[in-house]
Amino acid sequence: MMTNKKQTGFPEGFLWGGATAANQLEGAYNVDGKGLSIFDMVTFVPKEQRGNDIEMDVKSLKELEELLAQGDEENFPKRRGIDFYNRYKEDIALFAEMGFKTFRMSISWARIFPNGDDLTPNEEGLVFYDKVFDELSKYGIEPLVTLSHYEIPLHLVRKYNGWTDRRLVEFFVRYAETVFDHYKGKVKYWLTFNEINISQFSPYIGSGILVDQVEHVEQAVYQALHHQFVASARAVKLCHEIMPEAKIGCMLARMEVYPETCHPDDVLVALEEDQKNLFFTDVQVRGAYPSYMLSYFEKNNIKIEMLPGDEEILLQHPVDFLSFSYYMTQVASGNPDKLKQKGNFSSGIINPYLKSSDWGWQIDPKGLRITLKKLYDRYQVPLFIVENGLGAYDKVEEDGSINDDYRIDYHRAHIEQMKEAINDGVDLIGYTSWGCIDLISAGTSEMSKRYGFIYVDQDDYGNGSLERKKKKSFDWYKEVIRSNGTNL
Ligand code: BGP
Repeated sequence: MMTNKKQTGFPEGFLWGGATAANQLEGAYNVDGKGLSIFDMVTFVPKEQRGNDIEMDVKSLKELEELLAQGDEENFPKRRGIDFYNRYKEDIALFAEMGFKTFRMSISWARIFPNGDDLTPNEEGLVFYDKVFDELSKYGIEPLVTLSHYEIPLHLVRKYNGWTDRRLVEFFVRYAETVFDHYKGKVKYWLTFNEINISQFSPYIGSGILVDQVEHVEQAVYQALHHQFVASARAVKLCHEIMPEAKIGCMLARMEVYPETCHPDDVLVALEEDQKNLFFTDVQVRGAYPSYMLSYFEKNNIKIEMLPGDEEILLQHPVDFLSFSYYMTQVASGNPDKLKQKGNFSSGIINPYLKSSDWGWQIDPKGLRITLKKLYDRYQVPLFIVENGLGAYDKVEEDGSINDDYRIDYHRAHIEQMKEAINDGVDLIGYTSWGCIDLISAGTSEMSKRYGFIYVDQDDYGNGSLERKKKKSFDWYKEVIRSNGTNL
C-alpha cells in the first residue's frame, strides 16, 4: 500500500529472531515413528578431503542402497543433530532470553508422514510439534514454519524418484492440509519450500531426484520444479482457506550477480544468471512463468508438461510475502575461460573487493541492501530475511567464554544495510539469523561450521556433552532486539 509516511529505522513489530531446520537440529531421526528423509542419508567427509566444495547429493539408486545398508549412525551427522528433540525447552528458554519475537523452524515431513505417501498421519509426530509450539507460545515467540526444508521422505525418492513424479503434489497437499488443520491458531507464518532454487545445483536435496534414473537431468529438474510450484500454490490456497489470518511465503536462496567488468558481454551474462535466480520468485510472487525462461527452455530442449488448471492455480494463489536466505554475492563473466577458475564458492570468480569466510563464502553486507532494493522494486510485496549469518570456527577459552566478535561484526554490518534499505522505502518485516544455536551444516555436515549465538558442545564426530553456552554475540543480539535495531 502506498502512503506518504516514510519509515525510518526498523518498524514497530519487526520480527527479530533466529532460524533452524528440523534435519540439522532435532536428531531422534528414527524415534516415535519418524521415517527416513533425504538428509538422513548424507555422510560426513572431513574438510581435508573435501576442500571448500559442497557435496550433499546422493546421485544414484545404487549409492543410496549402499548407504542404507550401512545402517550405522556414526557417519550421518544429521541423524543426531543437536538433540533439540529432547532439549527444546532449554533451547527455547535461551531464545526467549535473547528476546526473540519469532523462531524459524521446519516440520519434518517424515515425522508426520513417515513414507510421504501414507494415508494417515503419525500422531506422535504431530504431538512433538504441538509441544514445541506451546513452549514458544509461553514466551510469546511466533513460530515461522517451513513445510519442506530439504526433508523429503526417503521413500518418495526410492519409489517415485522424488518430485519428478506428479503424484507428489497430492502427497504434499495432504501433508500441508494436515498440519494447517492441526496447528491452526498456533502458527501464523508459513513457508512452503526452503531455497526452492537449490534443485538447479542439487537435484537430490531440492527435489529428491536420483540423477542416474533420468535421461535429461535439466528436463527432470524443471519438471520436478513445476510440480513443486503447483504444490506450493495449492498450499497457499489451503493456508488461506484454513487460516485466513495466516501469511505464507516462498523462500529463495538469493545471490546477487555482479558483472565482472562493464563490458556488455559481462553485463548480459550477469543479467541472465540473475534471471535464472529470479525465475522462482517470478513464478511464486507474480504467478506465471516469465518469457525469458520459456525461451531458455526452448533453447535447451526442455519441455514442461503442465496439466489444465496449473497455470490458473499459479496465477490465483501467489504468496503473501517473499523470504530469502542471504550469505554472499557472485560474479559473472562473458569470458568462458574465467568460469573454470576455482575460488569464490558460488561462481569461481573472486570478487577482489570482498573478504571471504573460512569456507570461501564472500561477505557482502552492501549486497544485501542491493538485494532488498532490487527485490522490492520488482515485486512490491513484504520481504523477510529468513537466513543470514557467518559460519565460523569458534574457540572456547579456558574460562569458558567464547569471544565471537567476528560474528557480531558480520551481523552489525548486515543489519546496518537493512536499515538503509528500510529508510529507502523497502517493506522488510523480519530477520531471522541462521543457526541461532549451533547446528549441523547443511552443505558440509560439519558441526564445526558454527553460526550460533549459542554454542553447542559437540564436534564433527558427535563427541561432546551437548551442553549449551552463551557466546559473546548472545548479549549483543539481545540488545539489538531490545532496542529494535537501534543499538548495534
Ligand atoms: C542454506 C540452508 C540452511 C543452512 C545454510 C547454511 O542453504 O537453507 O539449511 O544450513 O544454508 O549453509 P551451511 O550449513 O552449508 O553452511
